[in-house]
Amino acid sequence: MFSGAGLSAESGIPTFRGNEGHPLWSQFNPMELASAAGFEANPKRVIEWYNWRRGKLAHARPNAAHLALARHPQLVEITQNVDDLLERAGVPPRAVLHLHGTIGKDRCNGSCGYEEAIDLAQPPPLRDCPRCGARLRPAVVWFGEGLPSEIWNEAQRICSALDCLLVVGTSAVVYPAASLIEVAAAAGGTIISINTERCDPSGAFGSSGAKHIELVGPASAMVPQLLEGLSFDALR
Ligand code: BJW
Repeated sequence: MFSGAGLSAESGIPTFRGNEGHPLWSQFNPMELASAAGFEANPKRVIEWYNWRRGKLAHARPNAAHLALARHPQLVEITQNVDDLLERAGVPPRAVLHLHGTIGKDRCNGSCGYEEAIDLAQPPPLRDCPRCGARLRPAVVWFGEGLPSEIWNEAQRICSALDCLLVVGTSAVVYPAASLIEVAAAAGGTIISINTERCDPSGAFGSSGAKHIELVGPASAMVPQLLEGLSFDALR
């Protein structure tokens, strides 16, 4: 399974794009809030924005789609989401590949490697790394930054070897993550997408020769319906 923000939308976590609710990038400039340059220019604003989102996540609960996925422990959950709702639904942490990091941790913005879990309900304000004195920042992947290499390599390996990739709630416009759909299609896998909007055929879903089954509807209804009664072979 490969997911994006739409998987968590019905848990009250805002999406970035799309036509429903108030997507984040319709209200905020992504380069000011989700890039190293934006953090450099105004670190306090960036931390306050992430802490606002952390507060929402602290009070969110997994929805029926997260819970349905958790009932299939053989599935690997490759997600762009920085929330921990799959884990809270019962998916073992080792079965979740977070391509864009996690909002539940801070890490050093320098190079000392310091990381710290934070309390989502009471996230700390902008502060310095206790090890090296650089700023601490959310342990997420911003625009222009590379994805964590081990996780990225594992995700590519899995997508190149599967029969079917279930794609839930992503606009599939952010690369390299969206290229996983192309990797799976190129390897002959069937793509089943679940989204409240039709997929853009000019993007990752339009890979030539792809077998694509498009299901239009909310994840919390469609994922449980699709997975009910199915069993899967382990992928890892
Ligand atoms: C539902 C639903 C329901 C709603 N049920 N469905 C120019 C400059 C710099 C970089 C680039 C550039 N041009 C291209 C790039 C590369 C860039 C990129 O792809 N940009 C494009 C946007 C153009 N990528 C990167 O920079 C990546 N790194 C990289 O490429 O490194 C190499 C490099 C090095 C140096 C220079 C350039 C490149 C890193 C990308 C990191 C993305 N980070 C974010 C923020 C993470 C932290 C945080 O959360 O704050 O990741 S951005 C945001 O988008 C977030 C998401 O993970 C990601 C994907 O979004 P997602 O999940 O698809 O959500 P939405 O909102 O887009 O879609 C939701 C969907 O759900 C919609 O379709 C709805 O219809 C649907 N939906 N309700 C079902 N109930």
